[in-house]
Amino acid sequence: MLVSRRRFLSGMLTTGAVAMIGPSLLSAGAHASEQTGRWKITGSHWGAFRARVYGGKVVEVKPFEMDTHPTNMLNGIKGLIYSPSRIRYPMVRYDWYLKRHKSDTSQRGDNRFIRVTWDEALDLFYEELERVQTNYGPWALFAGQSGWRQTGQLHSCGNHMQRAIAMHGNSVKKVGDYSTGAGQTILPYVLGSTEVYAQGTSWSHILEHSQVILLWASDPVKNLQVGWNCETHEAYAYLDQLKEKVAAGTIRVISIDPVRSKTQNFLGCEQLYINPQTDVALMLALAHTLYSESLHDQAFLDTYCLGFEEFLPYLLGKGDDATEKTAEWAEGICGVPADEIRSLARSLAKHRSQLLFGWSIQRQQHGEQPYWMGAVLAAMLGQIGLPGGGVSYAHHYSSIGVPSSGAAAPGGFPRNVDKFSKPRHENSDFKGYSSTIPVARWVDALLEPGKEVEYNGSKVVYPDIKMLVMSGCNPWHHHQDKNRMKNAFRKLETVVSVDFTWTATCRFSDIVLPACTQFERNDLDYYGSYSGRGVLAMKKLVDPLFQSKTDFEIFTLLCRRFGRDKEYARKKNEMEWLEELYEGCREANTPKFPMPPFREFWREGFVEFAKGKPWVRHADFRADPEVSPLGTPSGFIEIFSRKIDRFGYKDCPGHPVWLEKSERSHGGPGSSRYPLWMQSCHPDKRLHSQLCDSEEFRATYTIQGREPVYLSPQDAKMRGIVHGDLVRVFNDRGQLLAGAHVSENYAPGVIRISEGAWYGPVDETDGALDTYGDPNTLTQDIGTSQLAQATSANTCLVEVEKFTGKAPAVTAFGGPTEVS
Ligand SMILES: Nc1nc2c(c(=O)[nH]1)N[C@H]1C(S)=C(S)[C@@H](COP(=O)(O)OP(=O)(O)OC[C@H]3O[C@@H](n4cnc5c(=O)[nH]c(N)nc54)[C@H](O)[C@@H]3O)O[C@H]1N2
Ligand SMILES: Nc1nc2c(c(=O)[nH]1)N[C@H]1C(S)=C(S)[C@@H](COP(=O)(O)OP(=O)(O)OC[C@H]3O[C@@H](n4cnc5c(=O)[nH]c(N)nc54)[C@H](O)[C@@H]3O)O[C@H]1N2
Ligand SMILES: [Mo]
Repeated sequence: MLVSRRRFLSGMLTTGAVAMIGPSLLSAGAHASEQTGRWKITGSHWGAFRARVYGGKVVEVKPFEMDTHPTNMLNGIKGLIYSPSRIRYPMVRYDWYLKRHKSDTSQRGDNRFIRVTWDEALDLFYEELERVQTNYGPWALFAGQSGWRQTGQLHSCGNHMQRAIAMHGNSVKKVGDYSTGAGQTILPYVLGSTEVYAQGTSWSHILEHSQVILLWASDPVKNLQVGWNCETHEAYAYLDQLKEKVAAGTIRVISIDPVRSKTQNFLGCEQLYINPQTDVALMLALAHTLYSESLHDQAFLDTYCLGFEEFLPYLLGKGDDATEKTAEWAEGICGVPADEIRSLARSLAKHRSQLLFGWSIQRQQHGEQPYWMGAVLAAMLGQIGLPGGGVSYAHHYSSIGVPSSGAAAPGGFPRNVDKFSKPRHENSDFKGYSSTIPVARWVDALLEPGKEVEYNGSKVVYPDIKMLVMSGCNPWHHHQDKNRMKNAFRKLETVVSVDFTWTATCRFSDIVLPACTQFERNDLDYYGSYSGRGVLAMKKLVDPLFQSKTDFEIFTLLCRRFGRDKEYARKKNEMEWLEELYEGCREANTPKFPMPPFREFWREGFVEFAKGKPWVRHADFRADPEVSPLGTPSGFIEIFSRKIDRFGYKDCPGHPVWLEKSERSHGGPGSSRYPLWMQSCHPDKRLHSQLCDSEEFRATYTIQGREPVYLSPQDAKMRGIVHGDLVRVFNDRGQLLAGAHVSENYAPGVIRISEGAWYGPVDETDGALDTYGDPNTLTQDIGTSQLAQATSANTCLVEVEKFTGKAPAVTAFGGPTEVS
């Protein structure tokens, strides 16, 4: 059943559900006229909201009435729009302006820029594209980095950049992403799909059937605050119920995590502390206990899996390493007492057990292994495909676990060139270089062009990149090892970035173009990424600030320089595009999900679809593996993979194994010199680097104006540090200033600095102190293995000391230094 917002409202009023939704229902919509200004609806990664606009300014933000669990990050929205770091004008780096591609690239990062007109900036951009395509070829241009562009199907900025660049010529592309690079590469071999981006068993089934839930490196209460599309936060109602069941003792939830996470604190559930990066050792010992006590499900292994026989000798110490993976063996690595390991294994086998994995354990060296071994453990328990049992890799992400409505989503602005259209430069000769590289290895490519590396069973030859174009991503936060990156950037001739705020990526660019925020354009979005609850209008709240333009306009103007602007925009303006996207969606959903015509939708602001039905992942496979095989080479769960085995990778052999890390705390390699493991988890109060420049909101969590570093009372005391102190965090790769946040949630040897903290070095020299606290100043830039070549950000050791000198000012925010 479909309801427009008005009917939804009256429906709610008559069913008396208003109390449940809260007072914002009335204040936001119905009484808007009593306020000064106008209320407008829009959406975001943080959820839908209504904004009061008065005198051409956003003065108030209120969550959408349907959002029963809005995130407090909405409090950062105003500060994002009116940030002092907003890019005001097109800017060109000083020395690049004088010498173009022959500039002194060691000056990159000194933040000296010249203001230019839009015409001049776009001419320069276009001339550089021409030069690179003509003098070099497609292998010299990389426009492949992507990221968390703001929501909205039409203005999705990465699509705009990619279409415009593709209309001009070919370029180097990327494969994979930073989120799940290792997981999405290994799991298709094991379970036949990426799993990380697949809908999971519905929370309602988990609440009804699960008796034991392992939250394995998963913090849904923190991470479900944001979604890839407009987030609905529906999963929180289930988490509320889970909390009640934990309190009542009907479900046992165990958080396996070195940190007492936000979710663990919220649920009041058990925590099983584990030494960082040692999860595979624990899993192996659980598997060993299951097998040696005959608690494993042999019938499931026989019916649904291949390769247990090849794995077994390794487990029992009859393989090359001659080490039996007993609970005692694991205790020495993971720090969990052997008796506890055995009792956990027994409990998992005895009960309906659901394993819920987060993603950060695959963002570490050999990150493929915990996911593969997690699948093997679940297979031995034999509950895959049962409601409330088996394994999931994504219940902390974008409302996975909330049933999908099944309605079609509106399409987006096309990312590719149109059929039969040819780019202006048709050259597709990559001169023996690879045209696609694993996403997290692009800095390697800058440093070692021509080098051949393994990747997922094939060879990649790094291209000789001369020019970068970036939009909707912030590589100067998202990539590892800043000082290495600084060095790599010196070889680049030209760097172009498009953003609305002056990130470190802008600082290290040559041409910077000011886009507007999503709140300065009209758009529409799918409400709910995986739940697909409806279609939401995203009304322009205010006009583009300063000289900023929509990405659509920016790239249309770029295409005009080579006579392709009409083709680019398909001769349609913003509202014409929105109508077309909406009507396409409406057609696809007729008759199953009726939608009103565009104009009515735009007036109402929202269309809701009927809720989806609860669902069990892998149930069809369990019911009949012949009729519904998995997407693996054999169709079965592959405990041993012949294909991976044939690649011959020592760092990812034919079945899951425990592999020591290049850096590991708690007695592991490197820990005598740098004893603290730094995890750079996803922030509770940001979306990566987004909102960091929102000043008032940032002030709610910073310490002495710096990013907090969370550490244990024991580690603080040992170093003479107290809560609120300024500290220096360092290793051989870099150093940063941060504010000490001492917390019982952290175990000795474990510290956290959230990713996305803005990089602000004191100057552009190598090793310069970062004044705000970007953890990627310290992380390692190595691939997970030859299989996935994904990021290993969480394999990182550091030391912390009290900072005593005169603290340098924070240089991360406030935009460029304008030179005339
Ligand atoms: N150490 C460490 N590093 C990590 C991670 C980690 O766990 N630890 N996590 C990794 C992961 S999983 C991810 S997904 C990445 C995230 O990396 P990114 O996705 O690159 O991070 P964001 O901060 O979201 O950057 C998005 C940028 O796009 C800009 N932008 C947004 N909307 C628009 C628009 O409409 N137009 C234009 N032109 N620009 C726009 C924003 O202002 C912002 O600067 O970080 C990775 N890096
Ligand atoms: N608030 C917020 N939510 C987000 C994002 C955001 O920026 N902000 N980003 C979104 C994106 S792009 C992504 S990719 C996801 C990321 O989702 P994840 O990668 O799952 O999230 P993290 O917060 O990095 O880590 C989750 C938990 O893993 C634990 N952990 C880390 N290392 C280990 C280990 O070695 N062993 C064990 N057992 N536990 C470990 C951490 O202590 C933490 O509690 O989040 C999404 N949600
Ligand atoms: Mo991510």
